[in-house]
Formats: sequence, structure tokens, C-alpha cells
Amino acid sequence: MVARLTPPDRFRKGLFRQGFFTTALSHERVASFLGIALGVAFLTMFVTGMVSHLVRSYAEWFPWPSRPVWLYRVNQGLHVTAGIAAFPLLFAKLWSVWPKLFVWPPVASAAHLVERLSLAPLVGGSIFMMATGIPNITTWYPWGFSFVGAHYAGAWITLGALVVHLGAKLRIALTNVTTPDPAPPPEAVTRRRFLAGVFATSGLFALVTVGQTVRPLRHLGFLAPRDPTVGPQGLPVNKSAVQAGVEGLDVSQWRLVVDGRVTRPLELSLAEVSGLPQHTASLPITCVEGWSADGVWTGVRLSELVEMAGGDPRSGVRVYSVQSRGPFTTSLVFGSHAIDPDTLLALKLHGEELHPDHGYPCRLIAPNRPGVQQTKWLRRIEVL
Ligand SMILES: Nc1nc2c(c(=O)[nH]1)N[C@H]1C(S)=C(S)[C@@H](COP(=O)(O)O)O[C@H]1N2
Ligand SMILES: [Mo]
Repeated sequence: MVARLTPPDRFRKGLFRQGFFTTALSHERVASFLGIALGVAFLTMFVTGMVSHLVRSYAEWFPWPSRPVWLYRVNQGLHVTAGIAAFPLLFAKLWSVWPKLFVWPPVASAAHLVERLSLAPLVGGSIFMMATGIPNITTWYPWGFSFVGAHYAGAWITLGALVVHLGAKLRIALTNVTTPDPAPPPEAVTRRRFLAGVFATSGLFALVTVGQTVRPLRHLGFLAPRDPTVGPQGLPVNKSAVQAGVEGLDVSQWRLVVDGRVTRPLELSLAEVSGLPQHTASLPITCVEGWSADGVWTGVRLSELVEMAGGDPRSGVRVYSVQSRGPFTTSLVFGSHAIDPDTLLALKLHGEELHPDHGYPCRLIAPNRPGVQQTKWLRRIEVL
């Protein structure tokens, strides 16, 4: 009814000209199918993004278990893959609803005004999340702001706008996708092909991305910034020893200190750490940027070392790196992770001494933790 009103001729100029943009594809049913798919992708991204954020920021009220070892890996893989799969959906959706921006009258009611106003943060937020997320997974930061803070704030803004939008449109979209058109016009075939093409593109984007974390698909990883098998000792590296400023570390001077709430503080040389009972565990490195790769790590159990020093691993530890600058020079290990028998101070990867880029002489590796918390080039374990 609204759309049938016609504006005064003097407003019907340029983009607002009657019929300026008409295509068989700018149809409500097309918009509904794309909208539902985008809604599913956005909610997946929001939930996995918040989980990752809570784990990374060590939220005490969000107990994150050390098992299953692959949980963070799946979370992060879903987050990044959903983001890439949403890319074609988003642009197809914007294409199909574009003419709606020019319906007359621009505002028909208070509810319509709210719904229209929410489009600015919804469209702007979605584009912003894609435009920051996609460079991030390639570790390219062409902007001057903090990625984590901006991507996090953008998530809440986009979600808020999405909730308003769903309130206005969800019912009609669900009806459109669940009930067949009683009298499909000839263009319905074109629309169906368009939707099939968009969904196929979206699936293809996902397929050629997951190779960075699903190893059998690595040869298909055309869009994957990483190959999980390429790097020293067959494992990728985000920050090399040179980039971290720890190259040429003199191991004869290196000591591993265990202090804090302990009764017998330790200061061990590499030979002494190597002389302790060694354990082997197969655990993935799961970068928050969406790649992950399995490694077989050998080293000393964190819990056993803390007990040796007379501390209680259940109280958790903070580990410190030889690296002095940068955001990942330290990390917290909560008790739930510190007591896990697979939480290691690793000296070896795949049976060889660690490559300098993987944290030689000693790095933390624990099950079900984000890569940023798997601190390399350790020097100190502080029991809390
Ligand atoms: N000291 C230190 N440890 C670090 C980092 C770092 O920059 N400095 N990067 C982290 C990140 S982001 C990841 S994904 C893993 C990668 O480990 P790898 O290089 O052995 O694959 O190391 C983590 N440990
Ligand atoms: Mo990472």
C-alpha cells in the first residue's frame, strides 16, 4: 500500500526516478531467503566471536574447560568461515533490497521510521565487520585503530540493529521461505537461479577457506590465508623470533624461573628442564585468525613443575616470555588448564628441539586455548 503512493514529480529525479532500478531480483522472496541465511551466519559469528572474546579476556565468570581439546578450534573455524561465507550473501542481499531505499513515502509510520533508521547501523556495521575481519585473518592492519576493540564494538552495534530488523521482518521472512508462491511469475525461475548461484558461491567460499584448519582440504584453500602445513617443522608461525626480537637467544644464560606462591622457587637451566620427566601430547595451535594445525609436543607438565616448586597448580599461573614488547609476552593459565596433564612447557615439536620461531627453548602449549595464549620463549612461571 505504502509503495503505491507516488511522490511529487519534482522529487522523482536521478536515483528516485520511477523505475530507475528494477530487476526481477529485487523481490521480497529473494530478500527473505538471503536474509534468513545471513541471519544464521551473523548469529553464528556473534556467538563464536563472543566466546572467543571471553576466553581471550580471561572472563572469570565464563569457565572455559581444557577439554575437548578441539573446542576453541571449532569455534574459531566457524567464526572465520561464516564470515567468509556471508560475504556473497551480504552483497546479494544489498543488491536485492537496494530499490527499497527509494520507496515513497520515505517514512510511513513510527515503526517504519525505527526500522529504516536501524538499517544504517545494520548495513554499516555488517560492512565494517567484513572490512575489518577479512584483512585481520591475513594479518593485514591497514588502519590506525585497535582491531580487537573496533571489531568487538562493531559486533554489538550490528547485533543491536539486527535485533530491531528481525523484530520488523522475521515473521514475514519466515513466511516467505516456508510457503511456496501460489502463482509464481515467469521471473521466479530467474530468481531461483540467482539464489542458487549466490548460495553456491557462499558454499564455495567456505570450502576454499576451511583448508587453513581442515587439513585434508588444504589444497583447495585458495582463499585461506594459511596452509596448516607450511612453516618451520611443518607448522605456521604468526610472529617469528626475529619479529619478536628474541633471535640469537643465548641458551647457556637462559633459565626457567618458577616463583610466586611456591615454597621452593626454582631456577632451571635447559639441561635441568630436559632432565625432568617428559610427556608428549598431540595438540593444535589454534590462531584466533582462523588457521589451526596439529603438533606433537614434548615437554614438562606444568602441574608437575609447579608441584616440584611446592606450589598448587589449581591456583593457576601466569607465564612470561623472554620477548619484552608486544601484546603476547605473557598469559594466564587458569587452574582448570594448569592441572590438565597435557598442559606442557614444551621443549620439542615432532620429536625435534623447537624451532626458534616456535618458541625455542621452551613454550607453553595447552589444550583448548587460543593461539595468542600459547606463549613462546618462556622465561618465568609465576604461581598465583
Ligand atoms: N611470546 C609470544 N608468544 C606467542 C606469540 C607472540 O607474538 N609472542 N604469538 C602467539 C600467536 S598469535 C599464535 S597463533 C601462536 C603461534 O604459535 P607458532 O608460531 O608456534 O605456530 O603463538 C603465540 N605465542
Ligand atoms: Mo594467533
